[in-house]
Parts: sequence; C-alpha cells; structure tokens
Amino acid sequence: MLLVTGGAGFIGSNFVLSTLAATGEPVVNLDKLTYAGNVRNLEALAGDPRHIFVKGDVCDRPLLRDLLARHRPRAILHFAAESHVDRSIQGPAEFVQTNLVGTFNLLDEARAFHDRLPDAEKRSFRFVHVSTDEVYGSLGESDSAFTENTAYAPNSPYAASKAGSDHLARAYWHTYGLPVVTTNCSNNYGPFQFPEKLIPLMIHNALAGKALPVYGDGQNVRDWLYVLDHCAALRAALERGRPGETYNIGGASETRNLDVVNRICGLLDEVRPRANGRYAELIQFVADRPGHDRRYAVDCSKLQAELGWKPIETFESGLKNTVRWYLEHAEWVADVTSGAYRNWVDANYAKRGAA
Ligand code: NAD
Ligand code: TDX
Repeated sequence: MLLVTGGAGFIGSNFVLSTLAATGEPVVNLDKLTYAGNVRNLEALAGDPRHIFVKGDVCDRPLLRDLLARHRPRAILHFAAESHVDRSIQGPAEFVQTNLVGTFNLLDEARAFHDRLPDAEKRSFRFVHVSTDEVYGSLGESDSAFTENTAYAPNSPYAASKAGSDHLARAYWHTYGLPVVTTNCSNNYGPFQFPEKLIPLMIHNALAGKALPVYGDGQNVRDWLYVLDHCAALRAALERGRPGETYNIGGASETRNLDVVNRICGLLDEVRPRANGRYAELIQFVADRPGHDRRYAVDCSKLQAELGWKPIETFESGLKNTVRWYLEHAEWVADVTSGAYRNWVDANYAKRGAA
C-alpha cells in the first residue's frame, strides 16, 4: 500500500493512474481538493477497491496519524503542494502553509510511524519527496545544467517554500534516519494539467480565439518533461533510490517559451485550423513575471546511471499527445475553467496589459 498526497492534482493523478496500471499496488490518496485538485482526473478508478480517496489536508496531523496507523503504507509519495509561481507572487501565505508547514507535519508524523515499525519494514520504508528544479534558481545562457550539488537559490515564494521543504526532508534523514528520497524535476506537461500553466493555458486560449500572453521577451528557457516520464522516474526513485539521496529529473528538452507557443500553434494549425489566419497571430507579449527565472536546465545523469531511467517521449511526441488530449477532453477543460478560474485569469492577466 502506498500513501500518495496530492493525488488529485496534475502529476499526482497521473502517478496514481499509471502506478495502478503498472504494478496494481493499492493507493490511499490524500488530497485537499483545492482549485487544482480534481476527482474527475481519477474517474477511471471509480469502484476500484485498490484506490481509496480521502479528502483532507496535509496540515491535519490527527488525520495523517490515523491514515498511517490504519493503512500502514510501505511508502509515502508526497506531491501535495501549491504549485503555481504566479499565484505564489500574488498570495504567498498558502504556499508557506501547505508546502513548508504541511511537509513538516507529514515528515513528523511519518517519523513517529516509522519509529514504531519492526526492523525489516523500517529498513524498506520510503518517503519520496517530490520537488522541483526551481529550488536551484536561474541559469545564464551558457551555464551548465543544475546538478544535485548546485547550491540552492530559490527566487519566487513558491521556489522558496519548496526549498524549505527539501531542507526539512534532508534533516529528517540526517537527524532521525527517516528514509527520505528527494527528487527535483523540471517543468512537466501532459494530460490533466490545470490550464493556468504555460502549455495548457496556450492550448485553451488558442482554441477559444483569445490572446496568447507571452511574458517579457518570450526568451526564457524551460526543460520540458512529459508527465508520465516523470512518474516512471518517481517509481524508480521509490524502488531503487538510496535513502538520503536527491535525484534530478529532466527532459533534456530546453526550449524558449516563444518557441513552445509557436510549436503549439503549428500543431493546432494542422489538426484544428482557424477559419481565418493562423494561431500564432494570437501571440501577445505582456508584462513580465516579477523575478522571472531566465533559464532552467537539469542534468539528470545521476538518475540515469544509478536508477536506469530514461524518458520515452521526446518534446515533439509529448507535445503532440498533449495537444490531442486537450482536444479530446474539451469537457474536462470546460469543467475546470468555469467559476473561480475566471477570477484568477482576470487578476493575473488584466494587470499585465493582456487583451
Ligand atoms: P497541482 O497544483 O496540479 O496539484 C497539487 C495537488 O495538491 C492538488 O490536487 C491539490 O488539491 C493538492 N493539495 C494542495 N494543498 C493541499 C493540502 N494542504 N493538503 C492536501 N492536498 C493538497 O501540482 P502538480 O503540478 O501536480 O505538482 C505536484 C508536485 O510536483 C508539487 O509538489 C510540485 O511542487 C512538484 N513539481 C511540479 C512540477 C510541474 O511542472 N508541475 C515540476 C516539478 C515538481
Ligand atoms: O501565461 C503565461 N505566459 C508565460 O509566458 C504563463 C502562465 C507562463 N509563461 C512563462 C513563464 C515561464 O517562463 O512560461 C514559463 C512556464 O511557466 P509555468 O507554466 O507557470 O511554469 P514555471 O513557472 O516554469 O513552473 C513550473 O515548473 C516547475 C511549475 O508550475 C512548477 O510547479 C514546477 O515546480
């Protein structure tokens, strides 16, 4: 039995679905169902006794204690977080609460649970802490990619809250011997990503004939990884990762934002041409993100050499799958972009001067 937190979000739901399909191991899925969590992502598991969904908060210690005692998981995979950088700039408090305090609560309850396990179970128990490359800060054009030894230099409240949670995870291994494995992954994309993030936002806006808001000069670089390749790397870290170690995960797909948007436009031109004109005509440069990191690139040679992982999708094939998925799931998109989503879009983009 695995305890997954945040398993109704983008990466968490992909992890739950792909892990159940790959291994059949039962999952207890704890998720607060914030705006980013969506039980519809898990529809395929309706009635499946191997999936137990619990609506709850990682800050709720009695609930965590009860779930651990009741289900006795062999591992925890901790995805739950506030994850959108722009939201962390507008309202950082929730990020500190969930990402830092929530991770602390989970680590501390896991420590108490782990302490009482019999020796064999104690040795095999794992706490996989799912983190981000953003903790390393920003690279210049010709800097080498982030390694596990790159100094932490988080620049946004989101990145700082994740960096703090990574430090707590490290300390729980060094001080208490809780077998933590931390992963730091680059930008993910794929099915079920909330359309506040670059790729699904651009697909959504393009199909609606709305402006495609590119921050600043559009030359910022991200290293894109297809979400199911990330999930496979997490399973490798769970099964073969060494406690106390950190592993970088990346797609070796560095791409400038403007190129990403142009590629999405090109794919849509092919499969869903506009009545007049091309999608790229909708691109609009808007005010930059404050403190916008220029470039991320991840060296994941440690993960490849030690755990034998490599991605299946290229950025080209993954982006094609993703565009197709959003075209085929218009109802899912309509569902998550109703109501509160509009308030967020108004708040984030109106002040940037977007049409
Ligand atoms: P997401 O925002 O799509 O999902 C987060 C999930 O956590 C949601 O289901 C939400 O309801 C849940 N949640 C939020 N606060 C909670 C709380 N207090 N208690 C319980 N559940 C709570 O995020 P994501 O993109 O799927 O990211 C998952 C994890 O992976 C995060 O820790 C993030 O930092 C990390 N990560 C994300 C990326 C990326 O590109 N998206 C890259 C690297 C690392
Ligand atoms: O409307 C937009 N226009 C734009 O130009 C949005 C939403 C984004 N951007 C730019 C900002 C970034 O340079 O695109 C790039 C990607 O932006 P996001 O999708 O918001 O991702 P990013 O800020 O890079 O962070 C992501 O990767 C690391 C995830 O949101 C994090 O959760 C993860 O840890």
